[in-house]
Amino acid sequence: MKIIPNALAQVFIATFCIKASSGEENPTFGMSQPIDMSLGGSMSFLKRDAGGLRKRGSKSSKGKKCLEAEMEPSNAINGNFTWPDVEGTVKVCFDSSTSTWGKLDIDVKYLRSSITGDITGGGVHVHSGFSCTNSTTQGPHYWKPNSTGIKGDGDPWYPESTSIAPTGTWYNTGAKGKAERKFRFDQGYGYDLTVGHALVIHDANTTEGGYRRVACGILKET
Ligand SMILES: [Cu+2]
Repeated sequence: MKIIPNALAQVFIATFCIKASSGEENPTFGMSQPIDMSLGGSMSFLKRDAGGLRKRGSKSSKGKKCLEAEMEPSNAINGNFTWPDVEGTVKVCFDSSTSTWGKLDIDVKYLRSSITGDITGGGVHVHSGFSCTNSTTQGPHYWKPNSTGIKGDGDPWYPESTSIAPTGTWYNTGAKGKAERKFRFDQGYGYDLTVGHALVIHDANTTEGGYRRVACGILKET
């Protein structure tokens, strides 16, 4: 008896995915995102909605799956790193092995803005690439297209509060350029599809036409 509702749900999800993924582009980088049309992808989408209804902190830590990136200065300009002393870690813990909801925890110091001294609203994101070598290998934001992002696209990597990033995804710095912040997000891809991806920290300097990428690390299993 369970076959009928499951089949209906799959048809609905498949239809939704096709609709949502057609013609959508990453507005920040102008690059198409990878689209997972497999059944596995659809099922994880179902679970992501269930996760979205969960109250923050209401889940036990038992099923969590965590990744951690050791952060290093990155994206040197003319051979010079913007903040050469950057050090620290960024942890990304998914609610379970199959959930696409996770919590990002940035604990990094010696991040400084050349304009104001402190950084307000810097970006810290999972990116689509697997190497920190340069912007090309880091790739753009990593997220799965759907209809709920700030731009109607499914990208949770913006400072604005949305259903897939309830408090926005950003950090500020204080003394010694130290950034400490935790926030929840749903990027549409869970633990298994996030292992090995580049985690990029941007500062808030837009004088070069975009938020500079000042640190990078690879998300590894803990
Ligand atoms: Cu980024």
